[in-house]
Amino acid sequence: MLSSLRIRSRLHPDDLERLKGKVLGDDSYDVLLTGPTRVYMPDGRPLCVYLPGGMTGHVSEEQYAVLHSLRSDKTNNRGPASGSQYVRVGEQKRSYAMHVSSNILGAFDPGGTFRFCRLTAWTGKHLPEWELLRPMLGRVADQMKLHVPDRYAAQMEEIDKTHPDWVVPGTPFTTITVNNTYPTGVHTDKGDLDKGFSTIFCLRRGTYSGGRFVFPEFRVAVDLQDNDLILMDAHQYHGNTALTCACGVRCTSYCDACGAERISVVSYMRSAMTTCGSEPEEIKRAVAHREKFKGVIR
Ligand SMILES: O=C(O)CCC(=O)C(=O)O
Repeated sequence: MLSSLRIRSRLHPDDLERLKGKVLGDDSYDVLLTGPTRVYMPDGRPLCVYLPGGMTGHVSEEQYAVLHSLRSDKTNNRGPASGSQYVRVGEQKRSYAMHVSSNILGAFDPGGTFRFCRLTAWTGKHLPEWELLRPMLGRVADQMKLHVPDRYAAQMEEIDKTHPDWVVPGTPFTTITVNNTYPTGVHTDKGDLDKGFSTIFCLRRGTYSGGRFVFPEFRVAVDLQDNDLILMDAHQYHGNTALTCACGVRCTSYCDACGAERISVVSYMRSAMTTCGSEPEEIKRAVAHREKFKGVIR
């Protein structure tokens, strides 16, 4: 049975502005969700639906092993979500993005030097593992359909316009982000469907404290346990509190010493995927792009 909560107040925009990119503390929330809850924003729109144990029995040891294997792939392209701070160098404000374990699986739309739609590098190299992961994403989709049917329908409307080469079959998702044991700085997600909804489920191993998922604007948090699922509006600012593992140290990656691990799996739709052709068409586009810039890009 889901409880219902409507938030009455929000943080002043100036205070929210100061939090962007920051790793939060426990002073950033007043309400900690502990049971199945549906939370509404002051204007009545849904903020999140928290489903404790929502993935229990739907993530196998083989699927966990694939997600765990991603921990050593680090990236510095998460911007403020990496918890990096802006620093002033002379007149300039620069951000030094930290390397964090965050991998993108599935499909991605054109951007930067990639002028074509594609499966991400990991996905292309690990197709059997990618296929192994798909059934658990089906469970996330079923929960989304059950608990936020209007957002699910809106997302499926766009999925129906997307070439099936880029869709996780039977789901409203094109793309998955897998994070391993770092606190995201306060951020909003970019490029995912406005009218849709995002989803995060958590897998935990070993012992750690912190890593609580917070909506600082609404001062609401949840301490996602193993197999917990949250359906959420990722266009609202969110981030995590710092993590401390059983060794007693702050951890920003999987702890080899004590095995503390917090994996978060974020499933969503990239809105621009509706503009993509089929995979063979996009490969042609990639080859044409490479030909055009021969000698300029490699
Ligand atoms: O790990 C989490 O709880 C949050 C993940 C997240 O916000 C993101 O990957 O954008």
